[in-house]
Amino acid sequence: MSTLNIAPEVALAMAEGRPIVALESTIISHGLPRPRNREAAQEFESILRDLGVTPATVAVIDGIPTVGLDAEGLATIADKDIAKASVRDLPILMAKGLSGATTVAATAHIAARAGIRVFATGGLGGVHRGASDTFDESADLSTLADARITVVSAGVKSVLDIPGTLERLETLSVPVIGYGTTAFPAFWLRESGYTLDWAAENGTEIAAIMRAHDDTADRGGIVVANPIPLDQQWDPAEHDRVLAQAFAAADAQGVRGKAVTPFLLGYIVEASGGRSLEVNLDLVRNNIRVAAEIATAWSALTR
Ligand code: PSU
Ligand code: MN
Repeated sequence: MSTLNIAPEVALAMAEGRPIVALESTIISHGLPRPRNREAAQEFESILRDLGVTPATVAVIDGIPTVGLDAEGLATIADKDIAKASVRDLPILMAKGLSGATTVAATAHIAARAGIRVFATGGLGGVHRGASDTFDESADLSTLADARITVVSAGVKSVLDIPGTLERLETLSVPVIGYGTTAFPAFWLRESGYTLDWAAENGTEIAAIMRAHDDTADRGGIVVANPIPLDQQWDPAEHDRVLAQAFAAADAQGVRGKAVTPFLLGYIVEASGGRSLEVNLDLVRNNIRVAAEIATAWSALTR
């Protein structure tokens, strides 16, 4: 990507081997309601800065894949109606000179090309329920089989087919490591009921796995699953009730394709009276702190 625009702050951190964490923009534009999303975008960056880590929020701004947004860029993703952009949308937005909010897939793709090794998000996209009929599987999965980046997420939302998603990650040879536990989380909930083969206790251990991955595979990223602390999780009974309503609504309204994830998230925020939103923000904050720890360990290991 010769047209990649890397913010000076990010380029300097990279040149000096200092820790950097990429952040996605779809969560801001399509995953969180306005005006809370703008505050969140700023807060996510501040958490990193306070930990001595350079934030690199990724988006396509006026046709240019951008790594590290200025205030105007953050306002574009938070306040404007821009496209949700996955990897396949990038060449189109670029040629048309349009802006787009990058999904986990597109963020991982762009950040990896910029040389950034660690990325924090909320939840990974995955295999949708009913995918054996609809073929709806997020490009987040196949992109992580390609892009050289470690993504910290709170697992996948319980609106997805969680065991199906874990199976696909296995097929795609993407390592999945639990942070401090082998219990795979379900985004708003600490546990999904599915167990991982491996856990790591800290960022240093994950950085060592990243280096070994570099030695054994020519491509591909790593998923770190970081469960929300028990006292911050959503009440499981309310979670189950609201999710059932959300599925019924999506079905009744015939929501399909890339609109499904934003629809369900928006519906769930409304139907939970904002409770799911608070949990969502908390889990992203937790993921950002873990990503900062990994990026710091990676910088110490490779500098
Ligand atoms: N999960 C969330 N919030 C989000 C998303 C996922 O909890 O905002 C976004 C991410 O950007 C992810 C995308 O990459 O949804 C997946 O969309 P799809 O299922 O259409 O691939
Ligand atoms: Mn999809």
